[in-house]
Amino acid sequence: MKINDVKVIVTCPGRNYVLLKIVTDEPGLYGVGDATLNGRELAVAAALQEHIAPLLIGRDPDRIEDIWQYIFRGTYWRGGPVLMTALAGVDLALWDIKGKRANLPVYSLLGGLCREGALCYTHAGGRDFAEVEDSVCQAAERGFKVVRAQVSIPGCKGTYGGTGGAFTGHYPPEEIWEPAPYLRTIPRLFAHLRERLGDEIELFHDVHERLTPIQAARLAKELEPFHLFFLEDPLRPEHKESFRVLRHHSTTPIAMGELFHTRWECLPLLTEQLIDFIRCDLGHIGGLTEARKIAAIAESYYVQTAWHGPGDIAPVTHAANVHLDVAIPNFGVQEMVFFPEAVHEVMPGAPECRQGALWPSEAPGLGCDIDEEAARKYPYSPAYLPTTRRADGSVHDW
Ligand code: KDG
Ligand code: MG
Repeated sequence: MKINDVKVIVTCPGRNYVLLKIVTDEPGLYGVGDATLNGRELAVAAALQEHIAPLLIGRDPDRIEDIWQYIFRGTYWRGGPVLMTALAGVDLALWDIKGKRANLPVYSLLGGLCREGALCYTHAGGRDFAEVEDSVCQAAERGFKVVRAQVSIPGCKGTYGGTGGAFTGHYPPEEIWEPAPYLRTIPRLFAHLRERLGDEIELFHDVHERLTPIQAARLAKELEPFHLFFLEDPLRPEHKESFRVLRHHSTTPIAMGELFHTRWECLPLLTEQLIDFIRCDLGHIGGLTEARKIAAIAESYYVQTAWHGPGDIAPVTHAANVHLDVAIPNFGVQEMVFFPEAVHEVMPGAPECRQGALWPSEAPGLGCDIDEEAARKYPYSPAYLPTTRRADGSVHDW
């Protein structure tokens, strides 16, 4: 069996996605992958189109590990978000082909079911505590047992996850954010939610890498009475040693990883047991091949997984998340989103969400497809994440 063609499809059914179709010389046999990198989509599409696709033609798609190593190491300039996202797209398409060829769902190739469905969480947000409370209640009514809660911060326009949606245009929007009101508000939010909603529902919060180590330690400590499921991404990805500061000061469980690109970035956090949940993005760490290795290392240190599952990765990456979730012993929780209808039209086969869990497809492969004709109806449209500035005008992060 040989790879005959690699199609890179850029489409915008509500937001931009870079999709990949690897076509084999066996009639009708192809695999689908996702190589979407929010805000840098065309960089990945060019890397695939110009540099990686030509290297794949004529190769045996069954040799996933060898192709993975060849693309990862063969470039010499390894790693980074663009190349690891491109590699993830290739990797997912190859696993899809392997599953279709074996006539088995990918979870079966990964060792088979450890559980039937994957406990998942949704996002709650609002402009004030009452709105967040309502949003958490709505999630609970839909069957969610774990909910992420974010709130707008008084005086700060740029509050991750509070309110607001996708950002489009030729320049990233700019927003002001300040740590002092943020650090005052978040413990009060969780005090409010626990008082109103009790202890049964699992709640947590995404800091989105905006704090310094000592600020993060203060927040983790002040959140202890509210028993968060975890505190997500409290520090920037560059700050690995600083997770020790958090550990010294707090028993709030810590999750980290959506901005990592390889297992080596995860290693110190795992081997020193500085986190409780590893939450890399399969779409940005080279796909299932790398994620299952990270999961296996994490298992040795009793760290659980919480793979990143935002709206800016395509349904096929969500499907890959769930195939892995059900097949590994140290699964913790899975982030999910409700995709708009246009996304389902272009990419049918997203994992089904029922009773607060995601269920893997029983179809051979990953269970997703690409409707190329539908994809053409939604051309690429520039869109960027916002840039965050401090009140004095200096760039903070995003
Ligand atoms: O593109 C950036 C998003 O993927 C990110 O902001 C989402 O932090 C995120 C999350 O936890 O879903
Ligand atoms: Mg996050």
